[in-house]
Amino acid sequence: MRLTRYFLPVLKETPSEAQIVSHRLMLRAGMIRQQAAGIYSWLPLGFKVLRKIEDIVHEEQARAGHIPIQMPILQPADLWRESGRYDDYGREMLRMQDRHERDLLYTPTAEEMVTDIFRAHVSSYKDLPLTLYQIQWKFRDEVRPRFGVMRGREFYMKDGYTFDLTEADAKHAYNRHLVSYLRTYERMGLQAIPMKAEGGPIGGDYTHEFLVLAETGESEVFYDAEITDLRFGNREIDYDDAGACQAVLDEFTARYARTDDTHDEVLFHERVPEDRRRVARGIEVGQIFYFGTKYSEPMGATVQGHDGKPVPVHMGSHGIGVSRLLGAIIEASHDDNGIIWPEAVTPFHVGIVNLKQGDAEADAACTALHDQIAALGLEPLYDDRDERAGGKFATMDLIGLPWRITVGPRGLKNGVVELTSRRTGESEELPPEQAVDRIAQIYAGH
Ligand code: 5CA
Repeated sequence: MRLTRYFLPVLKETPSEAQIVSHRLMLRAGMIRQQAAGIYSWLPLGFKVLRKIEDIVHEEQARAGHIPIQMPILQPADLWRESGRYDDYGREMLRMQDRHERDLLYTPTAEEMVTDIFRAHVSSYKDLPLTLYQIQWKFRDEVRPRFGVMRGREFYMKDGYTFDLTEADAKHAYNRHLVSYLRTYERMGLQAIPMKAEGGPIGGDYTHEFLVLAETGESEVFYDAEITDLRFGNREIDYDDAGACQAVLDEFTARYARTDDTHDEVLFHERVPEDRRRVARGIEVGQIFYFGTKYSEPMGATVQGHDGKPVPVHMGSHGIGVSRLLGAIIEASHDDNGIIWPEAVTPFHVGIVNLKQGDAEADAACTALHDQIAALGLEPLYDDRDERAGGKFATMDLIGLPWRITVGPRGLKNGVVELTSRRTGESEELPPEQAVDRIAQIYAGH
């Protein structure tokens, strides 16, 4: 992609309404535009990263054997009256009527609708276990939408729902989600720590939130410092093996780690030696719930059990804050000059900076690099604007591409270009073909 043909409305000024760095950088880098409180348009650069995060979520869901569906954003209120949540949900739910004066709502979550799909089509224990999930827009009329995409009113969420015959099977589904979430976040370069949490309006007291530690996080968290040494890494796991999934849950939840909702100061002191006690802040990037028959009973979602009698299914729901993850990744990975994208989610793989636009040799070298990198199946962003080098570097640093190739007439005379790492700032001079090879190697594992 040539920058002169792209749409990258970067801002020179730091927007005054943005209180935290990720919000500031997303606005400055031209990734989003606020259209109303907590409601955003996703501009090309932001939309690209959103899609990459979404792709990783889909891939890890597929690996765990979960099945994608898509449910509507507008739902009939009657479904929610069946579970009793239509009245319970309060003012966070956006309610409306159609031309026939039928009550509708903009979905804040989808337990009722997925339960309705289940009861209409599944009747035997032989069809279990089943996990259906979607990635879909949600609306919650938050009292204080803030921090950009971190706490929006409209936001993009992966919501998955598990159906099982027994509590033991449902716990396996829960554990399977915990494992797949650990993998998902690590692939995005994040460490998200599972912490004991509260069910809130979704229900159940068997629930964990996943928190990314960050000073700007909205949740206060209390944990044993040892927990930050844990990594899932690239171990192989058989998601059908209940024992193996349970072992991962045990490993990652053995140490004290709680949000302020469930924190117990006495227990904290009992279980964690003083030098390992940490009180910090975190961003909640996901939550998993097991809530038994809370929805299946009132909504009549039953299956014929082994003895032929109908039993309500055991359910859980499992969410990832897909749009919030952009903010979380930026909070975890930036410097004074801008964003530093992890390779796995970067909007473009390499930036190409032409130091002397209009110089025949420099232009030709940049075009050749662009085409060779594109031929690898990667996406370069070629800054072909007629601008000073300083301005081009500042834009590249701001939008955070992890690698930059700088091309200028002086280097070309010696047969070299410069390859620079956004993260370390280190540069290396090498012939253009070798720069392309290096880029190929860097992205071979992604
Ligand atoms: N139905 C369940 C799981 S599928 C559910 O709705 N869970 S949730 O309420 O915990 O939301 C899941 C995730 O969505 C949260 O962990 C958080 O990362 C994200 N999220 C929740 N509210 C917002 C919001 N206002 N803005 C951005 N992301 C949000």
